[in-house]
Amino acid sequence: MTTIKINGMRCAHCSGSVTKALEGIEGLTDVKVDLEKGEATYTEKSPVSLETIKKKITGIGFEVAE
Ligand SMILES: [Cu+2]
Repeated sequence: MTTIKINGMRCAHCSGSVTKALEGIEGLTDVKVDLEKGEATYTEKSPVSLETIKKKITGIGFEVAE
């Protein structure tokens, strides 16, 4: 399981968007987004680069923190 920090989530709608975006990435499973912590966790059932995840998150208006 991998945990990433996501900046810019303000409400349940934001965390819902992030959840959907991550679930839409081929290879990711068990996606959970914690709005209060500003974190997302997921499991890779096949390898997914962090770059792919960053692009997807950036594309919907949020940011993966380094
Ligand atoms: Cu929001």
